[in-house]
Amino acid sequence: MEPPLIAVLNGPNLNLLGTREPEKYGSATLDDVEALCAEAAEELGLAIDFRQTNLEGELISWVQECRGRAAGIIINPAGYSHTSIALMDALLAVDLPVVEVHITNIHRREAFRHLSYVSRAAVGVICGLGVGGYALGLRAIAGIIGQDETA
Ligand code: CA2
Repeated sequence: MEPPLIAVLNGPNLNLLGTREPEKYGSATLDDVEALCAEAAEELGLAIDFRQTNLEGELISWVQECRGRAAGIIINPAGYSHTSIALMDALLAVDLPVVEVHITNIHRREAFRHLSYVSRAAVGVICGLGVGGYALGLRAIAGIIGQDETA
């Protein structure tokens, strides 16, 4: 049987990971994050489709495409977390388990980062645990969809 597919979606500027502001976001690149997710997924018996875009509409289209194709979504919406009702609507409409991940603890940062519209559409939120939060998110989704081979 094919392993369940989890979409791992990344929003704007996350392509810069590991190249700027390492004191805030760490030194891992987005390719490193993809490798970390692939390793965690393999352990859990999941397949991943890992993507990044700087465009809000593209992110929304990718969420819509998950319907009937993916078993769950891990999303780091980056700046769109705090601005995009359209992204929240797409995540609510897709009717899949969504785990929101932030590398930094958005609640320790500027007040405008404390509200995430996306959190309304998420079963859970992981923030402040660095890029390891992606692997934790995959583990959480595996538990939710009953695919936790290590449980
Ligand atoms: O902590 C997170 O993962 C964030 O989603 C990152 C976003 C920020 O807008 C959110 O409030 C929290 C920013 C992504 C930008 O990533 C960069 C990485 C390296 C260098 C510059 C930006």
